[in-house]
Amino acid sequence: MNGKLITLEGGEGAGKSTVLSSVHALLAQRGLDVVVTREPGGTPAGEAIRSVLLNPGLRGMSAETELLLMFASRAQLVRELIQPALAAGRWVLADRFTDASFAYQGGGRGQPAARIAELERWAAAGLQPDLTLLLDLPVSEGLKRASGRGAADRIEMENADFFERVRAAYRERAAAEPQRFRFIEAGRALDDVLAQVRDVVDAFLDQCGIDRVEVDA
Ligand code: Z5A
Repeated sequence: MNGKLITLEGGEGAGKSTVLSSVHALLAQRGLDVVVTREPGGTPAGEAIRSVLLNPGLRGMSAETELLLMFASRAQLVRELIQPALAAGRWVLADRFTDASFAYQGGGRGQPAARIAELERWAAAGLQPDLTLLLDLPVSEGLKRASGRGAADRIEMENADFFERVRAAYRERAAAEPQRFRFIEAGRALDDVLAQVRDVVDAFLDQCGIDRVEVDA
């Protein structure tokens, strides 16, 4: 049986990296073989493309170049890692996927949704996640959290209006596809966020027919 693709999405400082390890542990507890990856990046070619995309010295990069580089990284990741893993029955947990392009390059940069959808069909082989957790929080709160992390990369250098458009685009996608998205209120205390994540992931695994593993007392 093929594995499943779970993606984590959200704006700046939403807590994806923090939540990812918790989701990974929940999947592993059920005995699933999990591959963790990230975008842009996740393959040697993709990581090289990531360093170009995030380089703060390349602020003159056009929106079209940015969009194509995001999909160049994704095209490689899909073919080199995700499709083979799913075909081998492994589960893939990705820190961002195509929804990020609709949010950042679509909402943030104004690239037409139809153009992104065409790239999704072609470069990403039409691959859709089985489950997407959208970590949503007010932009000001996310920027405050992210500000403690040192020098900003090229995309982090954008202003609050850009991140408001990104957030709105994510929320619009989540509202349009409620069967795939789970909305996580990420502005709360970490324990509360992780409790909601646990409930959502457990429910999804139950729905997929993955047995709960009893832990001896
Ligand atoms: N990008 C794009 O434009 N188009 C695309 O198609 C794709 C990506 C795929 C790199 O992504 C950039 O690429 C990203 C989008 C763009 N640019 N931006 N901006 P990335 O995912 O590698 O980098 P990121 O979005 O900058 O991730 P992040 O800011 O590191 O966010 P995070 O992983 O969601 O946050 P975190 O590191 O888990 O948490 C941030 C801090 O908050 C940290 O100190 C935590 O301890 C703290 N934290 C987390 N949760 C809480 C709670 N609940 N309360 C208090 N503090 C918390």
